[in-house]
Amino acid sequence: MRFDIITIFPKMFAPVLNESMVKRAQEKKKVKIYVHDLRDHTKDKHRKVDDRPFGGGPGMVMTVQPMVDAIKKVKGRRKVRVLLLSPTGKPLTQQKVKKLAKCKNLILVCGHYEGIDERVVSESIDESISIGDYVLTGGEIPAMVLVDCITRLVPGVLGTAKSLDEESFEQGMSEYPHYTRPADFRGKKVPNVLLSGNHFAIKKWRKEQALNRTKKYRPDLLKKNKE
Ligand code: 4FV
Repeated sequence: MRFDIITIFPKMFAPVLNESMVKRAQEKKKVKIYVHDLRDHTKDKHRKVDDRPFGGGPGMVMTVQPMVDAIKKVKGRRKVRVLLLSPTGKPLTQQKVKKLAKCKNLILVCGHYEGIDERVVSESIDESISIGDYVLTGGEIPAMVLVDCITRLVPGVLGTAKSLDEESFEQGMSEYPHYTRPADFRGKKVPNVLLSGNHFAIKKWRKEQALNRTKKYRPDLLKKNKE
């Protein structure tokens, strides 16, 4: 899997992408990540990448030329899926992450200011994705979210694929509660069934817990499963 990230804040990424799972995935050559500075692609002599919005209104809009040319240059002749991170995009779900993890090449475009000129979207963007119904300052953090949740599904990155089957959203439900030592923490005990060694009873308890939790905190997931 190869990621190319187009941003006006390239320095934001190294601290996050060179730690933990994503760092190991790069060391194991399971993923390659390249970060590109959008300003390197502007023809503006002052390296400008934004301008005032036509029709007036607050803030600035990212201009067409740097974005379209940057995407064209980074794409080269490769078969790449170009994603824009934007609050107007399709909500990111684990199902969507699993689909994206099957791609060989992804370009992640990070917006800023009020957004990007719509002609970039029609000209060069395959899909817009939102990480949630709230407004961030830029698409950089959403791009990091995508790199993390996709990289951990790349075969050979996480130790046991098994652990992926039981995690949240896999069965369209929240995950069951987890416990580890000590069995008694200042009088707060671990549920006995987990100490019983009876794997059938444990599996049954975990399913019940996952369902109760989903009913309580994410009833929307249960509705979605019925659809
Ligand atoms: C966002 C989101 C997001 C909006 C204006 C960048 C900012 C600025 N991206 N999911 N929520 N982006 O808030 O993906 O352009």
